[in-house]
Amino acid sequence: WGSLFAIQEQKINIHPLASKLLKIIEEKQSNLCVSADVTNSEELLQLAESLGLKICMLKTHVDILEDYTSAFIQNMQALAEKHNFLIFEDRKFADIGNTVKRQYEGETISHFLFISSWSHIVKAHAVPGPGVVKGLSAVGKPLGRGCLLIAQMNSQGVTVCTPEGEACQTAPQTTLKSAFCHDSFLTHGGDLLGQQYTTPEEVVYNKGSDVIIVGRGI
Ligand code: UP6
Repeated sequence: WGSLFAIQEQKINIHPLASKLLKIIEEKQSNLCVSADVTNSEELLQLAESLGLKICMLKTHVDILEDYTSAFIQNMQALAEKHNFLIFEDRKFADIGNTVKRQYEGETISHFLFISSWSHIVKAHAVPGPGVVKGLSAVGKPLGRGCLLIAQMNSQGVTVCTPEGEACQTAPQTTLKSAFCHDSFLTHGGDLLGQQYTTPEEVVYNKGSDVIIVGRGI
């Protein structure tokens, strides 16, 4: 993500969605993105309702939902509107442009998730090269959607680290300092399946991130 605030301060044009995100962060004084990795849509809506006011984004994994419906999506969109947060579906696209385009639109054999129609932001791996962004952009750009390109995953033994991952590490942002004063979200250093956690201090001050994603810790 680099630091959107730094880019904005340099008066460089940024994506309207990034601009909207910065506005939400400033208005709500929160750069917290909750990763609501639950399998039941009612539970996910309850999380969105109870945490909505305190977050800038809600990250979903609709591919693990056991009861995905279009009614659920409509309810989630209404909550995003009501509590002013962005929806961020964490479908990590990682294929050739033509395939990710179809996956993003919803045209796949096993799923009809229509992610582009409701998720403000999605993620993509940089591994396939520029085609993945071109494919997603063909669908998402006309809709004003955004894409977070993964520079480096945080899991143990990660095998791919792009040079851009290093380049993204910009200077610490004083504007965000008040948002983090301790690392009480971190109860463990990770999980038994290779997850590794980093402190808010490390993520914001040393790596220059604008947003912190927290899942099971919350
Ligand atoms: N996630 C990571 N690491 C990455 C990229 N994405 O953990 O490099 C996602 C996971 C999960 C969430 O897919 O949805 O962030 C982390 O959840 P947790 O805080 O409960 O471990």
